[in-house]
Amino acid sequence: MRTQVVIVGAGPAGLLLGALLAREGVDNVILEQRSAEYVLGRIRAGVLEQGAVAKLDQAGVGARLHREGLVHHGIEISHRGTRHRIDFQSLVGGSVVVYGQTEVTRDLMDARAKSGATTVYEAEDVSLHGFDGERPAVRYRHGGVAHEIACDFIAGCDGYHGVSRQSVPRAALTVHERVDPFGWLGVLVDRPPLSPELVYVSHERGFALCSMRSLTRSRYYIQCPADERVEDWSDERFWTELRRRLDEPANAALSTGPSIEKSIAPLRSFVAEPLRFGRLFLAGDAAHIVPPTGAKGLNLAASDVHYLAGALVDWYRRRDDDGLDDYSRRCLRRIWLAERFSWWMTSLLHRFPDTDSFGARMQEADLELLYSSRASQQSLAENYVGLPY
Ligand code: RFL
Ligand code: PHB
Repeated sequence: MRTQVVIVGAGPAGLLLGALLAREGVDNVILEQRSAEYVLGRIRAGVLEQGAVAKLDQAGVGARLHREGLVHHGIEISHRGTRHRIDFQSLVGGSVVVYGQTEVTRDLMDARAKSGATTVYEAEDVSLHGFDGERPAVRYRHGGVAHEIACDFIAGCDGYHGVSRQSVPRAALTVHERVDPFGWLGVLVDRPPLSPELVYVSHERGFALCSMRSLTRSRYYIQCPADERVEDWSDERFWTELRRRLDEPANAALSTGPSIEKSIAPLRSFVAEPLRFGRLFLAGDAAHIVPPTGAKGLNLAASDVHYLAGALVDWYRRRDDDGLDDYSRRCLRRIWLAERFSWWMTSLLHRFPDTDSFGARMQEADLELLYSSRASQQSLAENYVGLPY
């Protein structure tokens, strides 16, 4: 079998890249190790920057997002029992759209199935070959049968644990990593959100976040120790701990119920440089991870894919290499800005087990600056709604 681009991974990065390439007439095959149901069962991101929305529109999958997504013009920060609003509209004239990653993935999967493009789910033992030359190939097994696809390019969109980054010789890769000493315990519940906008909570017991998926479905997170086990958290224990961290009006408005999903996510900052190795290109979580506090992971996947799709289309149209040669540099510029913002939001709002009194005072001062300085608010707003591509 032969195609132009093999995409490894059917997460949002792989599916969006596949859609953007197909619209420009570039043939591609997606290989995904899990089943479609498994991919759709992962509850992850919830906030889309305008740039990501524009890419989904360009891919032709924006209709439901515009119908059902919730446009948010600000967020709230709760600290010492008081809520402070960061008004994106008046500060930077922007907004974000609250629309779950599950729905983005479903829209992309449905469109791909309709287009007839090939996606192989439950592809086992995917391996990458010859990307340092002109004739790369990808091998895999499906239903016990071995397959090989010859291609021009391979896009590694297979997330943090994927095979693509691991296929690159160690010496060719520089890795930067920080693992935070805590995680987020998240609960999904079919109850209306407690506030029309997201509430980020800084509390002495730890960070909390009140988010949502729709007007009837809420997503809550609490900071927990990194080695916590989800089995040890009954719904009751979760709601009790969340209530302790919320301000009074939030507590009064909180509507609890049986969780429909509960999981713990570690917090990690990670960047692998560069993103190109011959004819292999990394995109999304395969190349970088941000802690979720800034809501940037899915959005960075969309901007990587924007650069990669553009570069590949230029190559197929005019054999123009410039976009491919510049791919790493353009992505990394935006990646490091998002890493900085996510690291700053995480440092601002979480409790760090090993902080001394000076560190604690720095955090207080940073929050005080945010409440009192329009410039500080503007900086948060500018980054949250998304820096330009
Ligand atoms: P994904 O989504 O991990 O998809 C990679 C796909 O590759 C497959 N795969 C393989 N396929 C074939 N062969 C192999 N050897 C393979 N190995 C892996 C996997 O099965 C999978 O289907 O990466 P992608 O596409 O780069 O997308 C990245 C986003 O998923 C991620 O950045 C976000 O979810 C991060 N994130 C958030 N991002 C935001 O922009 N806004 C948010 O509000 C936000 N909240 C979050 C988040 C991530 C979270 N968790 C669980 C880490 C909240 C949480 C709790
Ligand atoms: C979410 O709704 O899952 C979510 C929202 C904002 C974040 C992180 C996660 O910063």
